[in-house]
Amino acid sequence: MSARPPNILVTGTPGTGKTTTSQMVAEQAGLTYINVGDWVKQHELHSGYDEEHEALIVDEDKVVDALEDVVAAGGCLVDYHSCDFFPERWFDLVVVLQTDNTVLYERLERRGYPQAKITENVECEIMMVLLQEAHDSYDQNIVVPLPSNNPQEMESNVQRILQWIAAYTSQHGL
Ligand code: DAT
Repeated sequence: MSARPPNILVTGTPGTGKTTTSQMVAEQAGLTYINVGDWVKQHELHSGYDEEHEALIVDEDKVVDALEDVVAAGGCLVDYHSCDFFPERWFDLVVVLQTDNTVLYERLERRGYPQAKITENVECEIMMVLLQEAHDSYDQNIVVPLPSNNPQEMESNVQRILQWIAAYTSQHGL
């Protein structure tokens, strides 16, 4: 099988900087940016609304079916706050963004999240739920946790991912 351009998953608790970081990388590397949350809304890949969590109930099988052909072609940067239901073969690099709880708290407050949702997400971050999920779902060698507390760290994360893409591309003769 000939090599395809790499697929990258950027995951982490809401507010850790997935969207901002992913869009910068995708634009600079010429990757297709896929915000799974937006796909769920646009393509109605859900089975209703969860009032308690104020979020759509995502139909994970539908998400995988809808994305399969796009991701199989390679060159995608996928942004989502969960990672255990994507096929393992999709991704060549899994980045887990991490933010200190006080910083994350303020970001989610600024976003206007209700108190219960802020607490739930900050606890999720403290317990490193996404890092554990990534370790449970993917080869350890491709899972990279990166701190995302300030603009300097974000810029350094963007550069690091771009360097990884350049190395992958040259190793695979792309
Ligand atoms: P996510 O997609 O993980 O929910 P986001 O990219 O929408 O996160 O970022 C949430 C807010 O926090 C947004 O206003 C940008 C800001 N932010 C994210 N990461 C940051 C960082 N490393 N430094 C400074 N601000 C950051």
